[in-house]
Amino acid sequence: FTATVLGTPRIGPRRELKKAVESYWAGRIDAAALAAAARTLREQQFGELRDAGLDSIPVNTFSYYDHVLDTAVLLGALPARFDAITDDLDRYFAAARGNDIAAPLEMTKWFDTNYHYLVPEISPNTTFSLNPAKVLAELNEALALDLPARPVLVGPVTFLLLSKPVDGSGALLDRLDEIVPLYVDLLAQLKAAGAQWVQIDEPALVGDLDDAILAAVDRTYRTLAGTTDRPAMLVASYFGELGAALPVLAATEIDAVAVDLVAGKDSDALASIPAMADKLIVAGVVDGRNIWRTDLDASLATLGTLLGSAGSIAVSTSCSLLHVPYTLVAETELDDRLRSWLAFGSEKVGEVVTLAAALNAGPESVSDTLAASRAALQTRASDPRLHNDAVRNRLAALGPDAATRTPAADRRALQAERLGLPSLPTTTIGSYPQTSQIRIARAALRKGEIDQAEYVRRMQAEIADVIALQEKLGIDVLVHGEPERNDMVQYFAEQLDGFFATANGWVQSYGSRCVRPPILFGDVVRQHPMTVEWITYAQSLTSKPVKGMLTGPVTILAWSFVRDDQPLADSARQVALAIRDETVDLQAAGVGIVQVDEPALRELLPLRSADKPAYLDWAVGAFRLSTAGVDETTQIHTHLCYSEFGEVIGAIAGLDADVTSIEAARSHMEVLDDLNAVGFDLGVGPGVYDIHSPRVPSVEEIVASLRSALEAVPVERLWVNPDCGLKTRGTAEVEASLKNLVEAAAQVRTSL
Ligand code: THG
Ligand code: ZN
Repeated sequence: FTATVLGTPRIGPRRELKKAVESYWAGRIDAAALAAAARTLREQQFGELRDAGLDSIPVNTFSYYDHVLDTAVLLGALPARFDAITDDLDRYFAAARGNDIAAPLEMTKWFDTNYHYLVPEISPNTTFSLNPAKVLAELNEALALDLPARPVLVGPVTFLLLSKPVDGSGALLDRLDEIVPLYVDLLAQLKAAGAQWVQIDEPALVGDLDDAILAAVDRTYRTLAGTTDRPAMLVASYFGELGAALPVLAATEIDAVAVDLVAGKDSDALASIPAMADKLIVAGVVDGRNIWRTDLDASLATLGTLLGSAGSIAVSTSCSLLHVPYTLVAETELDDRLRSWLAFGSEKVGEVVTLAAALNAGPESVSDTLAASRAALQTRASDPRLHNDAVRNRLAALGPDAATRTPAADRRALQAERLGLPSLPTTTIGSYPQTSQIRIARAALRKGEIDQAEYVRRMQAEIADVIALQEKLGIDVLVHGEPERNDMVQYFAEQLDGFFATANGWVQSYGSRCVRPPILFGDVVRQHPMTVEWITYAQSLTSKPVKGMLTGPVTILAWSFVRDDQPLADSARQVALAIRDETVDLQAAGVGIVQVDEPALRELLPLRSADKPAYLDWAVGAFRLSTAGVDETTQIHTHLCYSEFGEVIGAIAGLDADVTSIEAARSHMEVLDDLNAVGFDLGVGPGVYDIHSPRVPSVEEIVASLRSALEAVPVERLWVNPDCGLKTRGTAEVEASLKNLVEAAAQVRTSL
């Protein structure tokens, strides 16, 4: 084949799958209706991909919830706690979401993207068995439509590397011998069903490779490719380069390898591997993760350098299109110029087809398309909105002390004097439950049913409720609850020059949940304060301190589509400056505590170790730049979620925030020892209960957590808070939980 994509979005162009799945969960539709909705979406998409001109079409990239969970089901590897559920679909959703008796699989980030997958659990008792029904059904569905269908599977090495050993399991790669035979069996079944090609995804190979992994790759693909009863085999990598895994794969009898030529540099190595001479290179030159129009001339040049390196070349996206919205056609509010710079999913498919045509029939055959693309890119390069000299000059003029505050110990005394807080101060992370009144008001404003003034009145009423609740509960440091924010990144992006928001650019984040990442296209300028009025309103209602709440520069970038015409570090400094200005304005308005959240600090961590220090350096620098503009008496807080801090623990100390609240409830406070190990000596609020569950923690439980925290942290540094924001919880459980939290803090305080 000559033109393909590695995968597709699946939530539906209008989030139809989200709606169908959530309706099924709510009991509003039955399994047959859900299956019909899913089938309609797949058939629509298949047709579009074929009509666009792809000559190989991925199937089995659809999923009701997550493709790693699908793989666990394929291999018969769901944990035994779900065995009692006899219905296949209900068992599947129970593994994803939990039920009354069984906790769900853990969720974690899919490499360095904003997609989250479910982590399969492999125990010594796991007995793998093949359940090919889903992939065979989707293959048959596509073949019935006469499509050049290519089933896509998560590969055995990646599956095991992403899984979690439980119940004393040893190194999971040792289990390859149990699952590779199932893949052999599956390959034969796919061939028998009529598949010409199969795609086996091994993105884990772009991470750190050791001898054990390379040996596993060698063993696995000698076996899989060595079988004759199989379709032609494409092994796909993405999000980086294969590096040392490339020659190992090339030495096997696989038929094709997909390389990410946007994120990785495998193109050079390909030329020096003779074994590639009879293989197909699937060249990922169209960025599957960002939304910029491809520089087709540059891509053609890259493709040209590959021509001598392989038997043949096909054009593809760098990774699955899961990570970009469906189509620009749904963006009705973009100005024409911005639109011309962009390519969402369907436009990227068009670019792949154009490049394949240029490669096969010569650039003349698509000269009009190439010219149009060139012209659009030129308007982007010369657009005045991309460059703001004031911001650039300000950044250039900043010395190193712009990111340095007075030593923490000196700040601590001054802040203690200013704030007058009790020991073990209680607080919350920032958001309170998003009530139905909030959602109604937001929708009414969008539809023009209420005006801005009425919207503000309604949000102020929400803030007043949240302040009154915290006063009643006796919390020490209050928050305004963030009713006015749709999303902690979108809210800021909508107010900053340099970003624009999409109307319908939904991307799956996990399961049925989606985000609409803003697009950072130009230099970032804050035209006006973004949060000051809300916070000062909240502060006017209470004599207790109210925290200002901001999102940090790294998280704003991590959850946006970012510009590709300058280093991310430079974009980070521009965003940092905007946040810094906001902190200074909050301080000027009398706010004594400002929290700058960085839940995504770990998310952008590069996949290969060699690249990590440079990232942590600019990420920490951007945070410090955003928080070092205030006086020493202003207390800076930050919040980090999603535990697994391991590799970023040193960076957390480097942030130099006066107080860090951190997810710890599920890891039994172990994170505190890790922080001690890197010399962290600032304020810390290890979450004393897990907000990801509706369960109300008892006073005794929270007291126990606090006592265990006090073994690692002196009382002067310890704060008391839940482990994350409360926006996904119900009001009643929040009130009950916080009541117990305040009571627990009081008990521990008096016992000191
Ligand atoms: N904001 C953004 N990205 C994120 C998170 C976030 N990425 C990581 C993490 N948090 C992902 N978690 C969620 C949690 C909830 C939802 C999405 C991602 C969610 N979305 C709504 C939905 O799908 O119904 C839509 C929200 C909206 O209307 O804007 O609930 O917090 N940017
Ligand atoms: Zn959190």
